[in-house]
Amino acid sequence: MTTLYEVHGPVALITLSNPPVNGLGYQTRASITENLQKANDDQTIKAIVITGAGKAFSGGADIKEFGTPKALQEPNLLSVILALENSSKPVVAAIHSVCMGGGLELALGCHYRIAAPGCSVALPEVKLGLLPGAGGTQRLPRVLGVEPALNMIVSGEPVKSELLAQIPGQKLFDRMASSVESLADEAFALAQAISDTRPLPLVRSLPCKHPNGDAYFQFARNMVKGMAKNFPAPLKCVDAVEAATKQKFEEGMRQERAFFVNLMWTPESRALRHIFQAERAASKIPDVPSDTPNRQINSIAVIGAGTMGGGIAMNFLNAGIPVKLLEMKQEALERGIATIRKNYESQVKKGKLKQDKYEERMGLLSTTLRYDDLTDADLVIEAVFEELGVKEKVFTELDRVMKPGAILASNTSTLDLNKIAAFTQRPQDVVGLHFFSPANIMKLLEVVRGEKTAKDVMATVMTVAKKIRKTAVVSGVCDGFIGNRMIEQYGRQGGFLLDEGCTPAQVDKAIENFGFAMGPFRMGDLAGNDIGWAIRKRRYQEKPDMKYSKTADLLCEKGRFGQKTGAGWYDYVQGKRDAIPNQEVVAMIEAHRASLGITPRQISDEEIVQRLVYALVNEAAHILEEGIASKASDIDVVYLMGYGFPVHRGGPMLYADQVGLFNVVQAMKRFARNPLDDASFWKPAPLLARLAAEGKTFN
Ligand code: T1G
Repeated sequence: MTTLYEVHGPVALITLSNPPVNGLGYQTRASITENLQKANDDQTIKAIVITGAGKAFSGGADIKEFGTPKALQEPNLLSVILALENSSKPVVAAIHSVCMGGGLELALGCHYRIAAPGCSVALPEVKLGLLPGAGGTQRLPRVLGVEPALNMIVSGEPVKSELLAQIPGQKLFDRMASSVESLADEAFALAQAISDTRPLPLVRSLPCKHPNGDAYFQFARNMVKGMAKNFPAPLKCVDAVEAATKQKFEEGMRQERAFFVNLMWTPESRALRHIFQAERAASKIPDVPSDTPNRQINSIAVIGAGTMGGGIAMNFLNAGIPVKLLEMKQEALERGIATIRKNYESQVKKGKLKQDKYEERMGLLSTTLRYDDLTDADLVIEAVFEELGVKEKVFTELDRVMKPGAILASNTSTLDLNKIAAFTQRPQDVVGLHFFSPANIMKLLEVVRGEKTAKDVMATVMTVAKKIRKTAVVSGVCDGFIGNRMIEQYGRQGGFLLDEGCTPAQVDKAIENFGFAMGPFRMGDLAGNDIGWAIRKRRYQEKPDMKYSKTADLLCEKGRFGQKTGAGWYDYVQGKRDAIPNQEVVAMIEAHRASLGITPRQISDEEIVQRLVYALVNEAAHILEEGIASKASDIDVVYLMGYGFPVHRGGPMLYADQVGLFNVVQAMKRFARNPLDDASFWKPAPLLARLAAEGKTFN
């Protein structure tokens, strides 16, 4: 049973009870119709109230059911809503906390609606590449007015119930309860007050017009086109709402249904639904039970007040958690504080942060030059120079001063976390927290699990990540963890493509047309080509047989590090970010190619995209089979949130699944035959080869 049935005098109460958010899965839908029938059959019942248990009225259709036969199994959501509308006794929806998607559509099928203040009301289907598919595009405009309804449907953003109740002429809420606590009683009172009122009001019977329909919808389409770039759903939302103003209700419903079913099968919707699940699945660690007790984290210490240390500190200040910032010298501390202030002040200037909030956050920040001041911190995060000797000094000190049970984290992005843990007597308390720059903006956090990291430390840092609004992905210990290890292969392919005949602009344009915000060369100029240069120098020592194009080194030897030097692969005008192709660089590439005796060839955009993306996929397959990542969707989350993989393609692993792993392997075999490429790299990872041979997918 996933709804509860109670009788309160002449009122029947149906309570959705399908934790965590009363998703309208098959069991719940069937249970609603059963109890609705029961109430209609009971002569003593004069009215019905429907509400949700726990932290939501309803979060909508059960996303976990999508793509399974259950999602369409009768009674589907449309049938449930029809049953509510056709109930011979009035149905009152008592709405609180979260009322979204199908949950709002269900409420719109009721005869009356009463809402508690503070409830998040939304039709977020567009964020899943869909549109409301159970009457939302036809009913919401009828109770809110066309424009507010279309705004909600196209944005998918929640609006607080009390704000919606203030819209002149709105018929979404017949009443506002004074609080969540009094909602039930006030809903019963409303139910009794209207129990004899006939005819029962139906939202479908309300008029739906817009005084300047053609002009307004043309305007709406123009506005939506910008955001809709790679997504078909937003424009379909406009079409569906326009149908509500021009067609009879049933015809409008037919059009909505057709749009919904069509969108459900688009790759874009598949990608967005995958990302929704993947982001939430990432916080689940297979061998760490979800009820593992967390350590108390009430205060943080950050070692290093540089760019990363300052950004890391801001995450915790923003979450209201006190931070003690340690540096070796006073002027370094002052520089760090000044940077934090500058960041906050620019947010205040843009109206993104209130002055009092800014001051409150700065009030949580303290500084010190002494390790002995850190003893009461529950979690310390080191963000010092990326050199093992420096880390050793820091962790030896931390081991000396930190209280037992404190968590010692390193923000290292390239060093071996197990070696860092071994600098302490408590490797079980050591973990990697790899933030991405700018640390206070980027949502991705790679949580690096050492061989000895305790399970409760893992559970605790995953909770902390959610508290500071980061999407955490667990990585094992390897060079580059997940993201940087993959991008190294992506970058290598970029170099080979130059040697074989491409210009930087051609490679960037090809992959940017695929959907990346920036190609590898524009990105190198942004991040600084000297970073990759340092890594390659290390690589030449560690892995002398690893093949690299030398072009990037030649560029760096000219001091062309990118935007920070005003010139890199491209030229830049002071204060602007436009990448201007530079003929000298192209000539340098051509001369280098000639020196290798390479005759340049025309390389198609398709080959460019495949070599860059499949390089990610093959390296990711190795990462999966080595257990560095526990699931393919984690790798998608890393690459979507940290490296700009196009959202509408769902991540490198989902994209490979949609291309078909057999086709990916076939392409890799072609690349392996190219003498100028690295044939050994293109040997499919065993996992990839097996899945392709078995016709299976990563996800
Ligand atoms: N179905 C199933 N599970 C859901 C769910 C849903 N709609 N929404 C959330 N969950 C799970 C989520 O996977 C996680 O599970 C847990 O709830 C907590 O989620 C016909 C077809 C409701 C605002 O798009 O926006 O209706 O990982 O971490 O931060 O027109 O979840 O713990 O196992 O996000 O408190 C439309 C999506 C569906 C709402 C709560 N509805 N959900 O946020 O918790 S399509 C949505 C949210 C539809 C109809 C169409 C948020 C939330 P687990 P959480 P939260």
